[in-house]
Amino acid sequence: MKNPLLLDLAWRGLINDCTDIELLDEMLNEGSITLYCGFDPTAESLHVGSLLPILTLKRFQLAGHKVLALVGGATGLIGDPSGRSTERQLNSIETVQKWVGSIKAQLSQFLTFTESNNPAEMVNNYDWTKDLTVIDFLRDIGKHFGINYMLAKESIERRLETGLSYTEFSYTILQALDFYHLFTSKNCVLQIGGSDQWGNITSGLELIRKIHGPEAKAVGLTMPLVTKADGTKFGKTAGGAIWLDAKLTSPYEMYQFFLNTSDDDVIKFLKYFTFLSKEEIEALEEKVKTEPHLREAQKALAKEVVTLVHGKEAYEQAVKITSCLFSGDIKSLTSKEIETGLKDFPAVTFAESTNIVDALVMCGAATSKRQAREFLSSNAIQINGEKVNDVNFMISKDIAIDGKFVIVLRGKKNYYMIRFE
Ligand code: 545
Repeated sequence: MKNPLLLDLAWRGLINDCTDIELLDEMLNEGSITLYCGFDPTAESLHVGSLLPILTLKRFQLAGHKVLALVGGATGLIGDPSGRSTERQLNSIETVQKWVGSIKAQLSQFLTFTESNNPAEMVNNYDWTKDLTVIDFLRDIGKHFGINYMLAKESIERRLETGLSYTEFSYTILQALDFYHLFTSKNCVLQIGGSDQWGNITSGLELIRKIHGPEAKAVGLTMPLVTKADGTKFGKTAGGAIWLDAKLTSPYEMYQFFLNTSDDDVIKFLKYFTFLSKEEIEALEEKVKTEPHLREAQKALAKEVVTLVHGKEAYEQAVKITSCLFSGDIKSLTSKEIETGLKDFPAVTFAESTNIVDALVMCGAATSKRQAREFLSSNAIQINGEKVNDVNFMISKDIAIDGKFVIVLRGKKNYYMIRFE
């Protein structure tokens, strides 16, 4: 292997498997190739897990190759059984169409589509499957797939016990048709995907060779699924999945998510999710060893990803919220920033003005009135960024920020939120 892009992908740990790495190396060295990766509209937004294939597409584009981003307007109506132990619930046609739009918009953020610069292209498999009749499908495509071949696929074999509909069973043929279609019409010679896509990608190669002959030159490449050293699932927090849509996961939450990466995972994630160079990442690796308490690698990771997904301003705001909450400097934050920063902190809703001693117990800052009074007299309590030690102080709508919420800080970093109805 000598192609610089392939060597970089290998160094980053992005190559899980390849159907023919020598052939791919040869093709990449000869010049620019066309490749694709598909995304099914199974939700309104992509999540951090999808970043790996998106950024890999971007690495190919930056190296001068032609990238096709496929949105599964057709396959999203069927449901990929890969990596799933149960049959999917079908989504309505309207829902899938709506999600096609939002997924397209997200994908277009990461790749360059402008004419001047080695443009990427968006394709939708609905375009070449919607007019295919069932007779043509069965005669021209289905005939090339032996049942034994299909049953041996991991994604299908694994479901034979628990159940698999004919609909999901057929999915792999639809994805195969896409690769065949893009190979034939756009000279697309490479499909990439997560390791869960191996069966579908090889189905495509099978179809291409059955129709164009065994010498047809096309390759499949898979990336590892992202795992964490502690065995918990990547991309999920107590607050739910980490989405790429700022309305579903704020840039601040995404920043915190990556900032909380463990020392055991942070170098792997820097390689996966950033465009930092080998030298830069190796320097950060050294810092994890020598001064782990500074968390420089985590800060770099969070900075790179949030900037990539949400832009520089959103990244800077996330840093500002983080540092103000850390130092108790609530007054420098806007009410919107406070709400964003304290979204996952304990919160209670009040209907009326309440004495502070009762309020501290009700919001969880103290376990008893006696303890609440102790906290107040030892100056441990701040309300909206101001020290309060008066046991007669009233928590009312009048002092609420935007008339909506009051921030309680106990000690240096225990935040509680009181909302007014
Ligand atoms: C459809 C038609 C094609 C080629 C590919 C597809 C989609 C593929 C699939 N991929 C996954 C996916 O997840 C939902 C995305 C967000 C709403 O199901 N059959 O669409 C994931 N994919 C990226 C990676 C993946 C895969 O988009 O390949 O492995 C996750 O990392 O699970 O012609």
